[in-house]
Amino acid sequence: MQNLVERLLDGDRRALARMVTLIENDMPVARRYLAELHARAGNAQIVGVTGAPGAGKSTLVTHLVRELRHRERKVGVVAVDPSSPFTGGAILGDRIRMMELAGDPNVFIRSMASRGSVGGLSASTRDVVRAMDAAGYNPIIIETVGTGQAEVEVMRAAQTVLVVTAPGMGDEVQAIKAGILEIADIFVVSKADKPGADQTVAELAMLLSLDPTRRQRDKTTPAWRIPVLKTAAIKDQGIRHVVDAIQEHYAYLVESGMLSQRAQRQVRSEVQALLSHALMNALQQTITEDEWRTLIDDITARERDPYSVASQLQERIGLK
Ligand SMILES: Nc1nc2c(ncn2[C@@H]2O[C@H](COP(=O)(O)OP(=O)(O)O)[C@@H](O)[C@H]2O)c(=O)[nH]1
Ligand SMILES: [Mg+2]
Repeated sequence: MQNLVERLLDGDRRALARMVTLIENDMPVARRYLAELHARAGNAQIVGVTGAPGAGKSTLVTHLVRELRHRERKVGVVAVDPSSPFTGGAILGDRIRMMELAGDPNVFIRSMASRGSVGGLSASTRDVVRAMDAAGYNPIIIETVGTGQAEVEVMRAAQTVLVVTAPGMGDEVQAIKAGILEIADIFVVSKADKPGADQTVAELAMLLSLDPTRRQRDKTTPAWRIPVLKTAAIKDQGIRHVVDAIQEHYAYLVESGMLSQRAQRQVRSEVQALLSHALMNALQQTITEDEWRTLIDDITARERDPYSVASQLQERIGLK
């Protein structure tokens, strides 16, 4: 029998599904497999889709996948579920819609629960993307609700970020607050069959023209003009333009050298994250909860100081 890595690289969907489960359950063997897969990944365009709940992300993603299939692409989708139990119904709706596509052997869809820490979610999402990438899916679309720190973190793994907003949601101001404007490469105004879509497009275009962070930073890099596109998924309108823009953005990233710049930034932050995770683990294993309490009490009572305590702990985990 071939091993899991070989089967995954051969395009065996069950091997990929197994791999994703190993990642989600944080199994130590997953790391070993991922280490082997790394050399074979790096071909996929990773597209993030974010926006408020109800903005129309899942509907858009479903239509994007269909259009990409018409263009004979093999498409991966990772839907990051918000941890809130109140959105359970919406997720079920998403799943049903996405299931229409799930029968297609060239579409691979997985939902990820956002259990655990901010870092944990972005790490496991990145690992799942790496596995799909090595299995030959391209592009890979990540859908997340654009509200919290965790989601913004997840979006950093993407090369192209779509921010979805619907008319009359008042998202524009929210978007600025959440720092979403900074990470957007393409804006999509969904539900253009509803009134107010043109006004939302105009407002966004206005905001973009005002945003100083969007001004060209250095003259050697050509600027990317963030398009504001309208879609009416229900009428299947505007979808092709969005897919065109996604492909144009990738060409832009390659030509401007931004793709390798972004990749290098991501590698640095990934290695740093793995390292700090390992250090925190080492610390946790070396010190019990009782000992923590004693230390904290001593420092609070000013019998000891935080510097020498930290220094002593560093010594214990072999950092000194
Ligand atoms: N009228 C209209 N409704 C839409 C459109 N796209 C999505 N919706 C509806 O908006 C609601 C939320 O859509 P969904 O894709 O689940 O949003 P998400 O929470 O951002 O993933 C659903 O009831 C969709 O049917 C559209 O283009 N036009
Ligand atoms: Mg959704």
